[in-house]
Amino acid sequence: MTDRRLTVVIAILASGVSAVATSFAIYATTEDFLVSSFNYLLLEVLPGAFVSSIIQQFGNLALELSLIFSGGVLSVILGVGAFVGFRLGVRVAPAYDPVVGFVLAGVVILLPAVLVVGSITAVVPSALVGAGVLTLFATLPRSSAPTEFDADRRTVVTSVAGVVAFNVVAHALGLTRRDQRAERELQERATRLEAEHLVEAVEDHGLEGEGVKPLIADVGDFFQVDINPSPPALEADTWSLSVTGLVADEREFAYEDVLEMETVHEYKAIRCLSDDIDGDELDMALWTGVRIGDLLSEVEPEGEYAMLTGADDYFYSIPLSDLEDSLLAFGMNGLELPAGHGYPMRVLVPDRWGKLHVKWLEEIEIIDAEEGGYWEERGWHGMGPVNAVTKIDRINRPGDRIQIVGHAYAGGRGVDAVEVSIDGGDTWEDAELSEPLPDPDTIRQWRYEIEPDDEAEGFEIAARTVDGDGTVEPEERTDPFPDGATGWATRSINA
Ligand SMILES: Nc1nc2c(c(=O)[nH]1)N[C@H]1C(S)=C(S)[C@@H](COP(=O)(O)O)O[C@H]1N2
Ligand SMILES: [Mo]
Repeated sequence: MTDRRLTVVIAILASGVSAVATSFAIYATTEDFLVSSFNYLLLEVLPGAFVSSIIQQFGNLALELSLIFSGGVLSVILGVGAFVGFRLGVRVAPAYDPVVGFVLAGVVILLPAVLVVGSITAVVPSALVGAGVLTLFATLPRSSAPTEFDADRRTVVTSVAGVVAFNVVAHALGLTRRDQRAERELQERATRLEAEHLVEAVEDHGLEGEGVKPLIADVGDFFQVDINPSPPALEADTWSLSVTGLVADEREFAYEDVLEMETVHEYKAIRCLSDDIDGDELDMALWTGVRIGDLLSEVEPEGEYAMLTGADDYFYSIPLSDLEDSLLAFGMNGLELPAGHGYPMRVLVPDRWGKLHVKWLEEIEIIDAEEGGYWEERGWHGMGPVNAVTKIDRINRPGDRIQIVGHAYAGGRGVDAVEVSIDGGDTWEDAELSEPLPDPDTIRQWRYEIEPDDEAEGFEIAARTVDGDGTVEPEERTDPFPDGATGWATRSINA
């Protein structure tokens, strides 16, 4: 590489890095900061699976790493832009160089920067500094032609030292002006994006089949069961969660306190105890929240059970060990938890019926004995694991074939197989299943095709689930009341 080429590369980097540093000095971590905005765009266009795996591997560090990466990429883009703009300017108006070069360099920096940040005024200082630094390197005291990046080595080194000094000062300024809130907003954004990506990722796990239930229900389609006609109207600002009773230290957690804890995402289905075999009270979502065990470790509980109470006075007691594994969720499918599903926060207990997932949670009282819950006082049972269930969603007839699609759920045991019989239960074959998700407490789609048979006049279809423990769903039909419905899904169809 000749010295001139090296000077060009140095000029490009110095220009881009200084433009970014200027933005950092002025906007610290706010939305007008070039790198934050660029990072946000980048997170959105990168493949979801890639982003998720990075965030899972590196945790909070991933955000810092992605900011550094974004800053680097952006510096190169802006620096190259400035160089191209400058050369163009010098070429079209040689008489006015380097002034026109400087102006065009600035314009070419502005274009991508405005696209990233969405505001011209926020990026003008960066464009000025970036174009200025590039022009400086182009016109350093020279021996031959002007504006040719052709200074002697010592001058270049001195200029680089100046640029480095500027960058150090700019970063120091940015760091002192950086405010914690903006950083948390960025963190929350990353969390939300990660959730969105995890939701999208599930689409790749789904089975093709007309009318099959989507693995993740849209928030608006997710079934809802409430003891009141309208949900309690709560505000995150004034909401708090008290942990009381048998604890070393009673504590009250504000919404922000919970957000500061380690965030987890979890795919989980909810099934209501009143869901019949052919009912519609089973849906799955991606939930975002914190592990309740993390929260409890701050209060040192001294009892065996916990009484959970919602703002609507709905209540359930559950064993402390179950509560520790539960999620305190504030996000659903990458969105803020909707009012109808428990805003601002709700509980999700692994492998338990929907009724235990107390919404609008306001109090956890640590107690020493089981005290039942709202529906127990009304004759219902079912404090244990969710019954397995197999649902037939649709019977399709593409061409002369018969295709049956459905979904299955077996609580925390997971669905190992769905078996289908077309002769009323005498013989069984495995249906095809959607890929398992990382969390077992989820639904799986299934699909089964009946081979055309000229003899048959009709089929007695039955479908049953084998759970992760190898237990086959029993044939016997029972009503949802009081222990939850059981029995195979069945249909009679003509050939
Ligand atoms: N506070 C409160 N939590 C509640 C309920 C309720 O009425 N109030 N209903 C429960 C029942 S019976 C079920 S099945 C689930 C349903 O959750 P979803 O409405 O988000 O689907 O919430 C449970 N949590
Ligand atoms: Mo329920």
